[in-house]
Amino acid sequence: MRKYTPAEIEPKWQQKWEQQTIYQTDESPDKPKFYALEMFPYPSGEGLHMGHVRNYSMGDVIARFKKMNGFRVLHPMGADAFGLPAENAAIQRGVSPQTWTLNNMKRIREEQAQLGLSYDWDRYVGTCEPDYYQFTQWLFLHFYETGLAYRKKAAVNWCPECATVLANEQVEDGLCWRCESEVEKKELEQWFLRITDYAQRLLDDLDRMPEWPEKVKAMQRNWIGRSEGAQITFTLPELENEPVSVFTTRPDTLYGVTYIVLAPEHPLVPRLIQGKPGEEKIKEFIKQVTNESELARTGADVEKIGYETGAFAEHPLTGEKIPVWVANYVLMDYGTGAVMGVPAHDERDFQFAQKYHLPIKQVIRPKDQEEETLESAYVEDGVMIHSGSFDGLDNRKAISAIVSRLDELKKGKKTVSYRLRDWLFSRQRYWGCPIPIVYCDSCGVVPVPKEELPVRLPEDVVFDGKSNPLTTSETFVHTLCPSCGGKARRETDTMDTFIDSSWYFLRYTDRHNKELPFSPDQADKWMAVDSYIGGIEHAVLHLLYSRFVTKVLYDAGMVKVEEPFRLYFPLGMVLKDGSKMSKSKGNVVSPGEIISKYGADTARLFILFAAPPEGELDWTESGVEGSYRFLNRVWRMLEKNRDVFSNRLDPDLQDASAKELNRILHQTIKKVTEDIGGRFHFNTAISAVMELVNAVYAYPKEADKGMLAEAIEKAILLLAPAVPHITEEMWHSIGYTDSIHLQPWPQYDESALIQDEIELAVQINGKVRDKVVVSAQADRQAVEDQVMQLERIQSMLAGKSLRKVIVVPGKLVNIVAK
Ligand code: ANZ
Ligand code: ZN
Repeated sequence: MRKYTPAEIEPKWQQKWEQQTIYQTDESPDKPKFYALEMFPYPSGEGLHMGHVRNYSMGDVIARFKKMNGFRVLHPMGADAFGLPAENAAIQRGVSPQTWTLNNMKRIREEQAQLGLSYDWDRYVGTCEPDYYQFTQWLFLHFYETGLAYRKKAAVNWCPECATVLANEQVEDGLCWRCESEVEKKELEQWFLRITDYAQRLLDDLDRMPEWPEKVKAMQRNWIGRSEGAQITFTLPELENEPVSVFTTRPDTLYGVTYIVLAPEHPLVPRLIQGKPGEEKIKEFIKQVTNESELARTGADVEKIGYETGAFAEHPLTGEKIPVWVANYVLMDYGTGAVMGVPAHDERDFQFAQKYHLPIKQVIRPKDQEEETLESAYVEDGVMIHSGSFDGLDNRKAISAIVSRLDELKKGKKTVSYRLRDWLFSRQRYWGCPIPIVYCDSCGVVPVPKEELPVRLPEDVVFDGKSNPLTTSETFVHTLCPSCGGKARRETDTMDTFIDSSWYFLRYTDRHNKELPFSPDQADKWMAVDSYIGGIEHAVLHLLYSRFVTKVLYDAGMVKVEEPFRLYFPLGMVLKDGSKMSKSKGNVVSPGEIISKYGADTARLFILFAAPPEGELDWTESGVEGSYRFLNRVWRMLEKNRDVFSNRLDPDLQDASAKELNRILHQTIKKVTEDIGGRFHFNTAISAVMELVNAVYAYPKEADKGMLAEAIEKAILLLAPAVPHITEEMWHSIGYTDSIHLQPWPQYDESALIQDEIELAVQINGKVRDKVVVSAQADRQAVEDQVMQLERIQSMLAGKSLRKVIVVPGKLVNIVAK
């Protein structure tokens, strides 16, 4: 008997697969396509962790399964290679970001290869490589040409520790997402992408994505944050009736306005306070507030602070004079940066009015109650009061009535606001994609022509942890204007690295295109991605940005699909002893360790088997050992039955054991096919194969040998996607010469699933005393008759009186006797 030796088998097959290029993408036009994608890794210095292994193992099973099921499959891999850690390594250890990153990429590729993953390495993409980022720049130019990229001075989130600008989404609870220092605000000229132009489409198309988890769609909807309401225009008599618009979701409360609040950054504020007694105090307040993060200003438990400007605005319907305030809680970049204060019907306004002794004017009362003094804001629906001709109306109806009145008077209109902001796109960093723009004294902002791409990252830079290293490269900064040939300066901001991963799935479809990011024809052959697996931490940003970029390319006629990912599957986390595996907790099990001890197949099998794919997976050594034992059992299943392959017969299915094994086999094929093909239930698929293996072990020596060979061979095929090496070795050892991974998937036969005989336990007074094999079609009476014929039962019942016989179909017979 040969022993199972993964350390020999695995590298051997990995090499052969590579030589025989069996994972090269099949482009046969006559097969249906399947695009299997897993999120590509960031090439950190730590290499792969178990979360990666879980992600890739799942994706690999799907890709192999689809291939065996007759699909042409695209299953690529790459590295999301730009990012801050490379730059930090340069600062701390003097190693260049290029070298550091390329080394890590190499190491990760080796680790992926050791797992036996079926990638088409020929399509490998590293986003930091010039032949990739050249097209990220191409994409930027497209954004620029279509007006989707623009520059604007903006109060940006500034991390003093990282010395860089952060996007809103990189600020978590007021802290930098990377280094956790307190984030400040700073005014800088920045590049933005106009994702807000796509807000409504990004929202609407979520309704057409049945294969995305509801939870993820809800997170995206929430992020986009659509609010229906109205813009209402007040006027400022002291500034020659200059208009000031507020955004409100409650136009029905317009008669209850007792003050107006402008954001401290609102452009009208300086003119309103000029020469007023409070001017200096307010200026100081503004300075302080603009330095604070959004959360520090608007958090639920943050104190609302306001100042009276001394100016008044005129109410659009009543003409009343309303005092104008500035306050920390009003944000400049939502709605219009100005709000109408309605303390009677908004909790926040109520607190503000109480604090500053502003009048509270109720304009809606409960349907079945008279108006009375409010203890807190009345936020429910009700009947309109103190609202001129709108009195008596249901407040919901008053919303549209008031908006139409304002519309007629040209003092307001219905609008929609989104929480989503334009994508703050530039970073003052080195290790990212250079923005292909130059600044010329005579021509201004000039895009680099597409033929001159890539704008390469220079290597003559200083990494001292201060400022942006790109600004230290003389050769990079000083250039000539592509338009007039005069002296010009290059943009030294690089792109947010989220852009790199927002189109890589398109590059895979046409990896070697030298003219374009990809050709529309090639993209059309593969898009959309049919299954995308990756962590839930990317549910909002990466997926939203990818959806946005795909829509932009759709509008440009580059792709035919509006959504990049037909199905998104967030996998569960890998835990150890109940908490997330992490270096700081010291509970990390490295994939390399497991592979050298048990082999990649054991690691893959354990990970696929130990939990449902969406659930958390608790790593246990005993579980890993169990998987290893199972693979040994699979191995021996063949070793001890070698004779049935040396002289192979067809199944003749004459004896009952053969029929039963055949039934179990077909039932297993059905279950595995449905579990993998449906909701990726690899764990239940594997336990079904375990039962089949048990049935093979229990199969009588003297029974039909042809059936035994059939069952063993099919069991190996069913396991092939999960454990590719051991199954390949076994496959070849029974005499096949081409790869198991190129074989068609086993099919099941409905008629073989019908069970003709079943075994029932026979109990007397609840204790099992015997068993009986009956026809699956037998009725209760027939079963009872057969049981009463059993010798053992007859003798045990001798001298007793029979009370009752209970038949539980398919399970047992219980005889009650005294
Ligand atoms: C008057 C009013 C009366 C309001 C009332 C609410 C209740 P959502 O639903 O999140 O869109 N608002 C508008 N722009 C703002 C800004 N830039 N900063 C802070 N608050 C702002 O919230 C919309 C409501 O938030 C708007 O409706 C406005 O207050 C406030 F009984 O207007 B409301
Ligand atoms: Zn010029």
